[in-house]
Amino acid sequence: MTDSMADFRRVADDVRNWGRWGDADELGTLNFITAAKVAEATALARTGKVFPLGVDFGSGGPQGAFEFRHNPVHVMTVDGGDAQALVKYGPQWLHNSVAHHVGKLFVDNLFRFNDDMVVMPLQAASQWDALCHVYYEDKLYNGFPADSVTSFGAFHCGIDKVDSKGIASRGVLLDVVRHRGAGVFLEPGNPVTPEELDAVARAQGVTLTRGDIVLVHTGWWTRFAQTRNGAERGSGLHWRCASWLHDNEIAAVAADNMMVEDPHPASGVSGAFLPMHLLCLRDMGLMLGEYWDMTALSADCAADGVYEFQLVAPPLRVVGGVGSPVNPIAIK
Ligand code: UVW
Repeated sequence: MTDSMADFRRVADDVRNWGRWGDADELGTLNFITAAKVAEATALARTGKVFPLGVDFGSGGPQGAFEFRHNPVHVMTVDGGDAQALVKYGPQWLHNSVAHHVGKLFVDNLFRFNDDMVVMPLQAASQWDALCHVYYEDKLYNGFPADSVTSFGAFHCGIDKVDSKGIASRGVLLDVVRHRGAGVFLEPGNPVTPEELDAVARAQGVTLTRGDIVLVHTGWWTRFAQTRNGAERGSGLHWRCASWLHDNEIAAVAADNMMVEDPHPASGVSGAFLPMHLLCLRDMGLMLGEYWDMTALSADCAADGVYEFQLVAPPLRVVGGVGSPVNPIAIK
């Protein structure tokens, strides 16, 4: 059932954290991660098993369905194929300073090297959404003006602002796929409700505590690995899960899908696309992680029955960035 704007505004007023950690705060719910919490999370690394949750950063990713985003473009700027030609032509080629300088380096010398670069939207592949990623009514998290995000970057609530938090905490996997017995992934149009999150945690024997980072396994990435269809819709959290995240004092949430939440209009809010994004990022100050691959981690959790771990997921310090690539690591 589609909910109304009045429903949305009631929840927004309830979960809004503006001023909770001071008027200048740009960390939001990462404030729940205290030094004691980080130390507690470190103790969860008991066996030394490491699970990288980042997906490939390359041309085979899921982007392309939206024209404003494309997959990471990786290009070589110097490579081994250039070496012989550079020795022969480079030093004389004064009109190409790169070829000239690299060529000179290679003549009568053992030394060779390769260089490369990546061009990509910061919203491609495994990522964190910074708090300024979405907004409404001209306000970002904590009331900062939306026009403080400029063509020079975000003056407020950019991804560089969360650097002091690492980000490291206790991670908890909620495996909705396994709980539903859903096969590979959650079909669209049947979003995960707050009650279901509680039921999954109960069934897994895990208790959520303040400052946790919750990982929701929807199976979307596992499905994508089979089909390579990045446009295929899957399900995710119902927008009312924002209240669940608020009530449990969760520091951040990530999923293995495109948007964390279920984008199906039938279970959303009339007149507000991605209502959970608006509530989490703008009202609560709670970051979202997208396209985290939980395939191996979920299999291991099912095998040993341990759904908590140390999670280390530092974003890049992109100054003024609206998001960041990340290769999160779960350590058990
Ligand atoms: C939007 O689609 C705007 O955001 P995200 O990449 O966070 O899903």
